Amino acid sequence: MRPNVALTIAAGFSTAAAVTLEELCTTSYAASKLPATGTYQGITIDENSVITTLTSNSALKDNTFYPDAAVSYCNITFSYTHDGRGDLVHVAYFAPDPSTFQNRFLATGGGGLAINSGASSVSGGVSIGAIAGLTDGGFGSFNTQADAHFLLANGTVNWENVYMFGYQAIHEMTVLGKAFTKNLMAVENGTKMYAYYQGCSEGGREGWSQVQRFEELDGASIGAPAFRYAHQQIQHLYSNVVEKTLNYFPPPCELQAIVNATIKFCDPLDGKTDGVVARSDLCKLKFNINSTIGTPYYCAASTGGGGGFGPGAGQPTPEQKGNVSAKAVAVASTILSGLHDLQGRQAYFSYQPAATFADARTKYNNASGKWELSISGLGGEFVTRYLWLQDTSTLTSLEGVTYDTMVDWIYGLWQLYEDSLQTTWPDLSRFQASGAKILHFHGESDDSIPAASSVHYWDSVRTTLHPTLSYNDSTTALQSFYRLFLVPGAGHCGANTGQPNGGWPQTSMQQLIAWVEGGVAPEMLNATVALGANKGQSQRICMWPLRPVYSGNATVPDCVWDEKSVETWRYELDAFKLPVY
Ligand SMILES: *[C@@H]1O[C@H](CO)[C@@H](O)[C@H](O)[C@H]1NC(C)=O
Ligand SMILES: *[C@@H]1O[C@H](CO)[C@@H](O)[C@H](O)[C@H]1NC(C)=O
Ligand SMILES: *[C@@H]1O[C@H](CO)[C@@H](O)[C@H](O)[C@H]1NC(C)=O
Ligand SMILES: *[C@@H]1O[C@H](CO)[C@@H](O)[C@H](O)[C@H]1NC(C)=O
Ligand SMILES: *[C@@H]1O[C@H](CO)[C@@H](O)[C@H](O)[C@H]1NC(C)=O
Ligand SMILES: *[C@@H]1O[C@H](CO)[C@@H](O)[C@H](O)[C@H]1NC(C)=O
Ligand SMILES: *[C@@H]1O[C@H](CO)[C@@H](O)[C@H](O)[C@H]1NC(C)=O
Ligand SMILES: *[C@@H]1O[C@H](CO)[C@@H](O)[C@H](O)[C@H]1NC(C)=O
Ligand SMILES: *[C@@H]1O[C@H](CO)[C@@H](O)[C@H](O)[C@H]1NC(C)=O
Ligand SMILES: *[C@@H]1O[C@H](CO)[C@@H](O)[C@H](O)[C@H]1NC(C)=O
Ligand SMILES: [Ca+2]
Repeated sequence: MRPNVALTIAAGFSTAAAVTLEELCTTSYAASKLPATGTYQGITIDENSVITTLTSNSALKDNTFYPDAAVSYCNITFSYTHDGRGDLVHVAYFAPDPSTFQNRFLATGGGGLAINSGASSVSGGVSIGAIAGLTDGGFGSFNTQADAHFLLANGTVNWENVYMFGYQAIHEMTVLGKAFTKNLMAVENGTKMYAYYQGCSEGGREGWSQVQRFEELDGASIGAPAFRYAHQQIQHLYSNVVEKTLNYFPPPCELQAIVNATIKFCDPLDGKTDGVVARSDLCKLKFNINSTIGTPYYCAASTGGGGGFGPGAGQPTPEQKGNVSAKAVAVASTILSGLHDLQGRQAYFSYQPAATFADARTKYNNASGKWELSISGLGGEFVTRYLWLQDTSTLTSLEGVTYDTMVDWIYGLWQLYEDSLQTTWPDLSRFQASGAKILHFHGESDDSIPAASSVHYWDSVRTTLHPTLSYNDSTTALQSFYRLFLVPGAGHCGANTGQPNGGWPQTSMQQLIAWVEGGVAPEMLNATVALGANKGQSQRICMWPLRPVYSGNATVPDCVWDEKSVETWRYELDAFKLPVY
């Protein structure tokens, strides 16, 4: 279903493109509409590389970022090279039926170490009347991850790939895509064509990389960005180093029992007992995690293979039972307090209480009958490949690793990738001056990228742009183009099986479009419950820094100012002498 806003504000439907989707979807037609030479200095498109593939009536169903729809599109790919470099970059643009085109281009990003999300985000783009683009970054194929050719040899970084992944490839895909869209859909000169970005996680970092550097976009919808790269990636190892330091490797079920007890206590603090912790800040202030010591836990044996981070995920696990130990609680609370150096200075922050302890996952040794350290693959690779420049993604040991070592690793990665992957440039004046808008959201129970990471950046932008204004005045000024929303109970870039009644902002793109094209700034973010008994229910989400309080079972919270709560989201990262934006 097309969003209402689109119907009311897309007065400028392109009528000039008097071709059908079938006519458009031929290599000769697409090749005749390629961006003109010189569209991007230093890029030469291979006119013979065009491939078109028509897809009719494909179902977009349970997509994280777009409502259900049936979409027809032409997947048009072509390749280009950077003059003087002899490389090969592939881009793909999904074009809608010209009769449904609404003068929009959408750039998309990836997740993890991927620079694109395949068909899911570009076909979603088609559902909002956009031509939607993705890139392979020049890594070899659309499915090749950025780490595959990150090193040319041990010790030799492939810097071209780093910068392509960092920001360059998506910028090129965006500039070429806008020109290609205008040609393909015969957008009349003088007709405003809107350019958007949508992405989450690594795709969120990629979105910020564009917002911080370029003025090609009219709007960006950015979820849970994996920015502040050095800190974020080493953070994935912090839980393991806590386990190692405290010499306790909790069975996953024991940590899950702590999470469950946290949810049970903190759920009602937001005024509504629905299994969703909408106020993890009040949870921080009021919940004593020591109260979970002694809580009995039980998890049946599992053959593994399940998704997610629960006690049955991945590997086969034995039956787990016992009472939550003081040691497990010490591990959990040290993880939640975030990385501090050995002098007690804060180096980074952690997940909010009620998020699962995904990074702390241990592995079962069937021979010894004990739970053992399992080094997070996400974090480990950033030490071995990105810092030590060794062609391996596996960090085999944490022997001798202290909290100071972790701070040192962060310093190392930060200096290496400050201008490519760190992605926390806080001065958005140029983007703001261009009139563009940013809608930024983050699951409050995200267990992969701390929700505080987004809050910290929002605050850095606020104080950088408005150093002399009061908190309230700078907030109001910032919200004229940049709005942040914390999604109650949500996990990493999606709904959370542990708190299924929390809504997810599946229509964030529509709200962004309403803001950019219709001038309707979102006071609250719309959300839809994606899981469980209430699937389909509509909810609304407060704009940061206001926090939700529910009366009874209302789906719309009161959004209140609560200084003590907001204070719990502020961190002085004094382990570093430089400001950490
Ligand atoms: C688009 O088409 C190209 C060329 O056939 C193909 O390699 C690619 O996987 C397609 N992209 C998607 C997202 O389906
Ligand atoms: C827009 O202007 C350019 C340059 O003047 C011209 O080549 C192109 O054909 C025009 N496009 C349309 C759709 O009128
Ligand atoms: C935690 O709660 C979930 C959802 O209610 C439940 O499936 C799981 O068994 C509980 N785990 C423990 C260890 O209590
Ligand atoms: C929890 O227990 C630990 C270890 O006994 C203690 O150091 C800590 O102060 C306790 N925390 C609270 C909030 O009571
Ligand atoms: C452990 O080993 C026993 C005997 O070899 C086997 O039956 C059991 O399934 C194994 N358990 C796990 C969790 O791998
Ligand atoms: C857990 O604690 C209860 C008392 O609360 C006790 O009866 C039980 O034996 C304990 N279970 C284990 C596995 O230690
Ligand atoms: C590169 O480093 C990896 C990981 O340390 C090692 O396994 C491999 O042998 C090294 N390759 C060469 C050519 O030295
Ligand atoms: C700031 O704004 C909030 C409401 O958003 C209000 O409750 C509070 O009193 C304001 N603070 C100051 C110092 O004006
Ligand atoms: C958001 O929800 C409100 C209230 O249900 C509704 O009026 C509005 O149309 C929605 N906005 C979008 C863009 O879906
Ligand atoms: C709120 O919802 C719960 C669960 O659906 C229900 O048990 C309860 O009666 C409702 N409370 C009110 C005040 O409607
Ligand atoms: Ca609740």
